[in-house]
Amino acid sequence: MKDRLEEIRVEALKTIDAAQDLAEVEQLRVKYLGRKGLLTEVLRGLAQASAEERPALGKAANDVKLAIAESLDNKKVQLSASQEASAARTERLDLSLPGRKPLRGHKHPVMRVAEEIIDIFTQLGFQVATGPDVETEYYNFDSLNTPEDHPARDLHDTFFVKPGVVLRTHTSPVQMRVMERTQPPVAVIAPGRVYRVDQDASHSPMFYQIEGLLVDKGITFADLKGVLMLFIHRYFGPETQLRFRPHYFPFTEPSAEADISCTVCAGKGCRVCKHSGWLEILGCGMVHPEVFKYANYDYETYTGFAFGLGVERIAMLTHAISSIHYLYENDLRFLEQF
Ligand code: 2NM
Repeated sequence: MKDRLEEIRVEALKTIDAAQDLAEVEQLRVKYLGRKGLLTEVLRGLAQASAEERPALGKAANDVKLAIAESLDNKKVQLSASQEASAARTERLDLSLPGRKPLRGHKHPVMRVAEEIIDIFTQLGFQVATGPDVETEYYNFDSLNTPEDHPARDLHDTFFVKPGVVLRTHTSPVQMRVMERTQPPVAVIAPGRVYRVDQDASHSPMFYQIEGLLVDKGITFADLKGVLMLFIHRYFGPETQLRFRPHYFPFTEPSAEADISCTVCAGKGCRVCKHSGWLEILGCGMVHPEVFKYANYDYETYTGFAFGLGVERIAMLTHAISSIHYLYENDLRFLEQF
């Protein structure tokens, strides 16, 4: 049995030394030390040895086992080191390859234009006010002098949430809520999303509006013209012309729409202004006394002006965008141009 053990030791150390890779080393471990391995087989024979021989044989077997195990470990370390070295030689890391640029997010063009407009008005002393997108019909219509039978309340133009509750069709309800809790003087702008059942190249069912309201003693249409002129000159440049056309809104009297001279052709006439030289830019007027009644304002003492504009329309003019839908398709090839 001693001879057999020595035979196994010599053969094992020789084959382990000759092993070419880690898989082969593992095969040899199974062959010699595994549960059905050669050494295990010999150790099983130990049971038949006499009681005197057994301790010496046991020790010899254990020595062989340790020698083989150590040899396997050494070979493993040696082979993995040389495998790494050869990988380092062949699998070269090319540090000169250009990296992949991470996508950087940025503000949506509609929000950028909105913030520029808000900045101009806050510099003039207007406060920013906000309110809920889901509004009662009272704040969206009735309190703004737009009774049940008014054409602006056409069921097909408004998104209804449930009876008496709508998606606001303008941000005027925000101004009404401000007036309810604040006596004049007030100067606020109300930016936010508004919703209308409407969709074509220049209308989206959701769009962004900024409305303004200024109420004090002795406010006139001249103040409205002055503030809007200042805004237009700051936003579009001091050469921009502003003109007013009579219009109708239920919540203002008188009401007007304002046009600016075309920013593309400077008023000479082009495709953008449909050869009129003018671009419609906002709606405005002097707040209707009926509205002041709902706000609990003394309409004998106070007057005020209000205006409203669509941010997408101004963004489209600023960046020569032909359809409002480009702004809401979320196509990064479009959005990354801004
Ligand atoms: C516009 C045009 C004209 C407006 C009126 C009010 C309020 F609350 F004071 F009655 N807020 N905004 C108004 C007036 C809005 O948008 C085209």
